[in-house]
Amino acid sequence: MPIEEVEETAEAIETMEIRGAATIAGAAAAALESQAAASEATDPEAFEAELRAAARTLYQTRPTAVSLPNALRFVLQDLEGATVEELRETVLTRTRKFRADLEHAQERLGRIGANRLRDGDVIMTHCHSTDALATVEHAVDAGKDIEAIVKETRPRNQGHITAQRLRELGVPVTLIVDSAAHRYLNDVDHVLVGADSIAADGSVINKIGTSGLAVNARDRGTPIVVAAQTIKLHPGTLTGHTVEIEMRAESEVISKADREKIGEITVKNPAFDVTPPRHVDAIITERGQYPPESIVSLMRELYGDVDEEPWAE
Ligand code: RUB
Repeated sequence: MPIEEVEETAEAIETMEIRGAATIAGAAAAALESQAAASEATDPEAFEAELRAAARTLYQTRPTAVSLPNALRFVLQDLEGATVEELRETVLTRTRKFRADLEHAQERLGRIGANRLRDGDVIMTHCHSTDALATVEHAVDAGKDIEAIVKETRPRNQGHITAQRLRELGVPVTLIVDSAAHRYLNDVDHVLVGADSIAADGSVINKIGTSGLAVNARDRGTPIVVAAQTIKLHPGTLTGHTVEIEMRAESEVISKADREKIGEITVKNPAFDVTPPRHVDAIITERGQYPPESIVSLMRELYGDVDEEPWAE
C-alpha cells in the first residue's frame, strides 16, 4: 500500500490541484521520494514492490502528459542496490536529481526560447504552461517589452493563471475568450504554447484548443512556437503507440441544472488535442530549437525504445 502522501499527490493530480505536465512530473518524483524515505520494508523485494505500487497509483491519475511516466521511469528503471538501504539511497538520489534537472531544463529552455522574442513583440498564449512562461520571463529579464493576448482556455480557465503570472512579470495582458483568437491573430507575432506530450512524428499534444489555434495561426501567417522540455517527448510513440487523450467529467463543461433544462444531450470534454507537425514552426527544448519533424532523433538519443514499464506488476 502506498503511503498517504502518495495517495494525496495522486488525488491532487487527478483533481488538477496539481496540474501542468512539468509540475505533475516534479510532484510524482517527490511522492516517490517520500515513499522511499518512509518505507519500513525489511527486504529489497518488498521495498521495490512498494515503490512499484506507488508508481502505479501515480501513473493511473491522468493519461496524456508523458512527463509523468517519464519521471517514474527515471526513478525506477534498473534500480541498483542489494539491500533496502542501498535501494533507498538510489531512489532518493534519483528523485533529487530528477527535480533539480527539471528546474535547470526549464531555465535553459527559457533562455533559448527568449532569443525568438524581440523587443515589442506580442504573443498569444493558450492554457498555462510553465515552460512557455519561462521563455517570456527570460525575455523580460533581458529588458525586452513583451505584450500578451491570453486565451481564457475553457473549460478550466487556465488562462487566468497565465494572465496572473504574466502580470507578476510586468507584462501587459489582454484576456480574450477562446473563440476570439482568430480576430486578434493579426496583432500577434508568435503563438506560444507548451506541450503535454510530443510524438515521434513531431505532433504536439497540448490543451484542447491548441490545434484549432494552430490552424488559425497558419491562416494568419503567425508562427507557432512550442516550449517543451525533453521530458515531454513520448518514447512510446517511437514504437507506434498513440497518445491517449484524457476525457474529463462533463460537469466541467455544463452545470447539472443547465443540462436538465436543455434536455437529452451528449456532452464531451476532451482535455487535450493533437496538432500536426505541419502547423508547428519550432519546438524549443533545453537542448535547443527543433523543427518538429526532426525531434525524433533527439527522442531516440534520450530514450531509445521503451519496453516494459518498471512499475508493472
Ligand atoms: C496543461 C497544459 C499545458 C502543458 C504544459 O493542461 O496543457 O500546456 O501541460 O505545461 P492541464 P508545463 O491544465 O489539463 O494539466 O509547461 O507547465 O509543463
